[in-house]
Amino acid sequence: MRDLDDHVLLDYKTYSAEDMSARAREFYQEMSERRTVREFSSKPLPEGLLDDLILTAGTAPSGAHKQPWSFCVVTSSSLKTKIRKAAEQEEYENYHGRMGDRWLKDLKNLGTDHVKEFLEDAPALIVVFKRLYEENGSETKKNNYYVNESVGIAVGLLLAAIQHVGLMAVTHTPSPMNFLARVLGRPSNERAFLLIPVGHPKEGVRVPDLKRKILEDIRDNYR
Ligand code: IYR
Repeated sequence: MRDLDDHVLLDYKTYSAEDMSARAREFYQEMSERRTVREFSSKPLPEGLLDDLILTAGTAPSGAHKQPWSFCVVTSSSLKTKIRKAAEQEEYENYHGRMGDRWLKDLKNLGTDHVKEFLEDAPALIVVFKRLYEENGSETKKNNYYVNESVGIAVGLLLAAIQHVGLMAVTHTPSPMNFLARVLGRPSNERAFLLIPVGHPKEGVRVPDLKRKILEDIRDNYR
């Protein structure tokens, strides 16, 4: 690899093997408690909290470091209502024909339907947009690289950060999602990627009894 003059010396931490194992286990334990929640209390979030969670999302690697993401934080109740109405219209069509029988059967144990109270109940909606290209003055538009991979990784980090502060979220995809760019007046280089309500769970919330795959089912060793 070429060592460029303008590169800077990496500042980093190392841990003993023991500490690494302990930290890996602890982090896994914490993340294994993450559950998607679809019922939220209206309890407000601490001021500025989402900013730090979004900064964490923004630490994701991205194609050519283009950071092709925008995170819109919606707390306005009138905008939440607009988003709920538009999302429910799309979801009504999804649940009444667009998804098909096999898909509906696969969703059955989640208990979801087209009614999306969480879009108004959650104190904040984070609407994630991917940026297909950057405006470059009069020059022809240049597409960003690996946009879905980059934004997907950023959302993964966002969900980990949400878990780390004891909040809950649902990764919602009221497809087609073009209404989100319209409602939020986003620029033409952006496409909605995910809609993530964030907040405290409604008291006594129940979730499906899902099990995760065991290690042997997700990891193959090649020695
Ligand atoms: N977008 C719909 C349907 C839905 C689809 C999948 I795949 C899920 O894992 C869950 C729901 C909804 O949000 O209800």
